[in-house]
Order: sequence, then C-alpha cells, then structure tokens
Amino acid sequence: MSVIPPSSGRILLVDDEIAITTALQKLLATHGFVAEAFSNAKDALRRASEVDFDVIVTDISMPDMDGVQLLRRIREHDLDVPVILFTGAPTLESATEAVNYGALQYLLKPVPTKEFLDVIRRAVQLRRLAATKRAALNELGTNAGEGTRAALEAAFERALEKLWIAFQPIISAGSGRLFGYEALMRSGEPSLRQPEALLDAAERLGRLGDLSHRARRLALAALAEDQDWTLFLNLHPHDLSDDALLDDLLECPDRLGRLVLEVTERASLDSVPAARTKIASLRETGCRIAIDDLGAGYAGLSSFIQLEPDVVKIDMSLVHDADKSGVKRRLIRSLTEVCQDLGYCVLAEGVETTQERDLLLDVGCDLLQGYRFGRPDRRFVAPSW
Ligand code: G
Ligand code: MN
Repeated sequence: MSVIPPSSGRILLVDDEIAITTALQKLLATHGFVAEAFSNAKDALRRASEVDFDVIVTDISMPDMDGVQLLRRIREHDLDVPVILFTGAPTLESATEAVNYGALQYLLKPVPTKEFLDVIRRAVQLRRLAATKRAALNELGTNAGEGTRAALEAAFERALEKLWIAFQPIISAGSGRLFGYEALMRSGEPSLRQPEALLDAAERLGRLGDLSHRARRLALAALAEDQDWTLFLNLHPHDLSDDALLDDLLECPDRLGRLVLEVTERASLDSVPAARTKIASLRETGCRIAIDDLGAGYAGLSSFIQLEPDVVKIDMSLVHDADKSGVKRRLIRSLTEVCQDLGYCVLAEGVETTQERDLLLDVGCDLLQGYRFGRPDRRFVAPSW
C-alpha cells in the first residue's frame, strides 16, 4: 500500500462512543489524514462552522442531536462536504433520510479497516471535485443553486419569513381610473425572489399549502383598508383542494365582495377533484372568479365550463406587440367579443405601451393592467394613464 502524504484530507469524526472515534482517529493518522474527534454532534457542528473539513463521519444514534440531524444542519451551509453515516442499528427510516439529505454513504458497524479507508479516500476526492466544479460554475456565473433537500428547505423557510406582497394597479378602460390591484407574491430571500422559483420550491418540498396560506393572509390584510378598489388574488390549483382557503376567506366575510380569485388557464383543472363544486362554494362567500393567463396554455374549454368566470384575463403573450400583429389583433378582438357575449368582464394584462393601450381601448376591453399603468410595488401606487 502506498503511503499517503500528510494533508491528504481533514476528517471530522463524531461518535458518542469515544473508544470508536479514538481508534478511527489513530487509523486515519497512520494513513496521512488529519482527524478530529468529537463525542457529540453539537460540538462537532460548531467545529465544522470554523474549519473546512474534507469529510465528516458520524454515528447515527447519539443523545441530543443524532447523526441525521447533524447532516441536515451541515447541509444548511455546506452543500458539498461528503458525510458518511455509520450505525450499529440500521433502519429504513435513517437510511432514507440519509439519502434525502445527501449523505455519501451509509455504513454498518463494525466497518472493516480497508473498506473504511477506501470510502474516506474516495470521499476526499469527491470533495475536491465538488469544490472545483463549484468554482467553475461560479466563474461562469451559472451556479443555479443545485443542492440538497435540506438546503432548499432552509432557503424556503427564509423565503416564507421574508414573504411580501407587491400590488399592481388595474385600470377601468372606460374611465382610465383605478379599478383594483393584483396581489403578487414576492420574497426577500435572494434565491427564491420570484413567484415561479418560490412555487417550484414549495411544490418540491410539499409546502404549497403553507406558502399559499401565508401569501393569502398578507394579501387579504390589504382588503382591511377602507377603500373601494377590488383585490385580485392568484390561486394555485392546489389551493382548490385545501380547506384552509375557505377558512381564510371566511375570516373576513364582509370584504369578500371586493375580492376576485384568479385561477390560471395554464394548468388544467381536470386534476382537481370536484373543482366545480369547490369553485361554487368559494363563490358563495361573495367573491368573484377570474380565469388568468387566457390564451397562454391549454386550449380546451373545460376551465370555462368549470369556472363560469366573472372576469377573463387575456395573457400578456397575446397583448405584447398586438398593435403590430394582425393575427394577435384579430385574436384579441374575437376573444373579447365572445367573452363579453357570455357576460364575462375582459381584462388585458401586460400592457406596456401606449400603442397597445389604444388598441385594447379600440377593441373594447373592460380592464387593463401592465407596466404602462404601473409596476407591482409594496405600496398601492397610483396608476398613470
Ligand atoms: O400570471 P400572472 O398574470 O399572475 O402574472 C403576473 C406577472 O406579470 C407578475 O409577476 C408581474 O410582475 C408581471 N407583469 C405585470 N405587468 C407586466 C407587463 O406589463 N409586462 C411584463 N412583461 N410583465 C408584467
Ligand atoms: Mn394573475
């Protein structure tokens, strides 16, 4: 066996059985590694925040914080360091968690010396590979935050705490005056600032309910203002299957006449059980229903049949440059006519230019929304016309 020079890797060992860490520490030292041993996870965690280890080896069952908890805490700030869990009492649960939180290996005690050393050497190499890869990604500016579940969970928690609502004005086409505001969720957490990223994280973590509930509470609080404008609130298809939606609405029953719930056309409602009944019970609270993003996805008519909307929002992909495209112009015109015949109020969103605005006025849309009138903002910005 070749002798590995010193500095071949810095290893953190954690086990409440000191005899084990002492033996491993000696073994590692004779093979050129620098190993530090701790008998509890808390002290080990503190040390790991001071020094960069190449590999962390931890027992699973320990008093206070166990090895899986330690792994989770480490992943909150270090996505790369290989963590090896070892245990005398393997369980499916701990093995599953080990995988979920990105453990490199799950070893059974007692670990044969050769196998242990092989695993450690491979882990040190992987650590170096990860560091090089991350440096390259940072250099290229493409570090898209690949990571583990715990890192995503930690970011999501921060995002929930820093959740805030932006309000974008909606204008009455007839008068050019303010009609209402659409509530748009935003977060102060840099990695999850935009709603798409936030919703994607919530979906992956099974936390859509928590995110919607929080955003809804913040947005509905705005209705408490003694004003007469209408609030537009986006629903996720998941919300329709969540009793918390109705509960939250019923906390402010006297304000629901000023609320419009937007349901996107992008996702089919066919996957929502009893969507029609649910929409009906929402409507019974006094709020109105809008179909969002019309023309952006999904071509069927089932969302109309299921929702019987009060308002239809024409997607910005149709509105953008509509004054320059005969096809878009004709589409908007016929959509508006058909919807108004059916008794729906037509809102055009994503209006950015005066030319687009004038075209939509000519077509006869009822409501207008877009940067031309006002951008989403923390404050209730007065629209320009
Ligand atoms: O899907 P929904 O209609 O809820 O999406 C609204 C999103 O569109 C918001 O995030 C908002 O910031 C953005 N938005 C609003 N007005 C405009 C606009 O005039 N142009 C563009 N490009 N985006 C807009
Ligand atoms: Mn919307």
